[in-house]
Amino acid sequence: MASALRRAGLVIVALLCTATVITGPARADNPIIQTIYTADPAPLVHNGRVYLYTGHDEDGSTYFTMKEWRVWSSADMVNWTDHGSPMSVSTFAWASADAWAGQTIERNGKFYWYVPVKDRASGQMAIGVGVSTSPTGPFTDAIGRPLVRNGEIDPTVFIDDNGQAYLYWGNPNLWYVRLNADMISYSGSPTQIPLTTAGFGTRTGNASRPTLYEEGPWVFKRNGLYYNVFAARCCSEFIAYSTAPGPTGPWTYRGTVMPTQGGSFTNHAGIVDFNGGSYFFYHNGALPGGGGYTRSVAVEKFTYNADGTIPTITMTTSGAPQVGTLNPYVRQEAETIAWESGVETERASEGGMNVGWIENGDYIKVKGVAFGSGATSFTARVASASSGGRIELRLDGANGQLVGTCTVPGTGGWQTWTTVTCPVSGATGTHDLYFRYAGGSGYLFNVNWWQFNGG
Ligand code: FUB
Repeated sequence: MASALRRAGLVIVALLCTATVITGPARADNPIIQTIYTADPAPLVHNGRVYLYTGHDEDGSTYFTMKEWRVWSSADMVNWTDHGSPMSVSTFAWASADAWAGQTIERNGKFYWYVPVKDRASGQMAIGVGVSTSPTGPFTDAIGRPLVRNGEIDPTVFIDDNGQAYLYWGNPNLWYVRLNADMISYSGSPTQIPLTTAGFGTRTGNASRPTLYEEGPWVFKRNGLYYNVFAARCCSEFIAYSTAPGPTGPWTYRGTVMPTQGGSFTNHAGIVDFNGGSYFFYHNGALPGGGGYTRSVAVEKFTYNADGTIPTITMTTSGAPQVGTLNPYVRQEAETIAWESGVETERASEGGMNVGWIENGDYIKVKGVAFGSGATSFTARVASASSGGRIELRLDGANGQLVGTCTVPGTGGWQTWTTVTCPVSGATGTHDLYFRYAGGSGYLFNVNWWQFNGG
């Protein structure tokens, strides 16, 4: 990650650490991903986890320079596991650029990821569809050509209770098409949803776009009511929504969900219910070096009003509360992170991802770790092409109580893995766990996974 992000992480974490001393449930530190810039969140709940599909803004970007999509997942809304990039522009042989805002849905054991991407032949934006048997991919091009192509972007997908699936997309217009049950073809023609001011609010000062609808629709159904939450007005955007009695309308404008905030001139909404709560994902420019083209995904928990309307949600740095706790006595991926300073991730030769580019003083925070009656030892899977270093195990702060120190040797390669174990003392109850890395100069070692023993 950019060194600016490393430096800024130190400042932000110092502030956030101050906040987390206060009692109460651990909360997500926003933005929830710090290793890279992320944008256009699309959450999906599957088998007790939230899978989060995002775009990836390149460091130092001065446009929507996006080459790949990324996947993350969490069981608790605060510790997010990095699954890397299972789909990119190059997945679509017919595409040339612009891995922009998409959404993934599951049907009959397959995961379909609808994305806007530039069609090389026409130069127009088109909608492609990736498919996988796993929510974390890898995804392949399902049909080898655009599913639809009309120069417009930002697909959202929704399956109604009767099994009929719909794809919606568009900027400057708003379109829908009925998907067939195979999810990779459709019946009828793409149809425009009338953009009326009654349906989508009134925009002033732009004669060619009289309604607030800009882009990024997110369509879902709750208690028989259909919602379309979208990026409104440009620029800067805010998030607004409309509701309808049916999937194709008529839509009624309902107002603001999230006001313009956060240092990015775009915003992009994704909403899910998980474990009895409702969650609003969005992006902003809050990380160091962040802005309109270097965005970061964040999340807030919210409660629908009794009449089904959505309350106004504002951006916070504290984010959503943790759902439950994290079990340290089962193998945990090193790339499961609530907050970090200085590290990056990469594909591990043993599968999955590993944490790397670790230097002296870097750290990772894992929130709400339930040690119970006490851990007796700690094991980590590590590799080092240099002379290694130390993993300090600390509680509730990067300089908090030291409960163990594991020495990592040189292993002869950054992907030459070995397992190290060290004693642990004083880790009882539930705490935020900090891995603080120490050693000499330069990169020290990589970590693939870790596990505490005892308890
Ligand atoms: O990320 C590229 C574009 O910016 C998305 O497609 C829009 O929704 C806006 O967030």
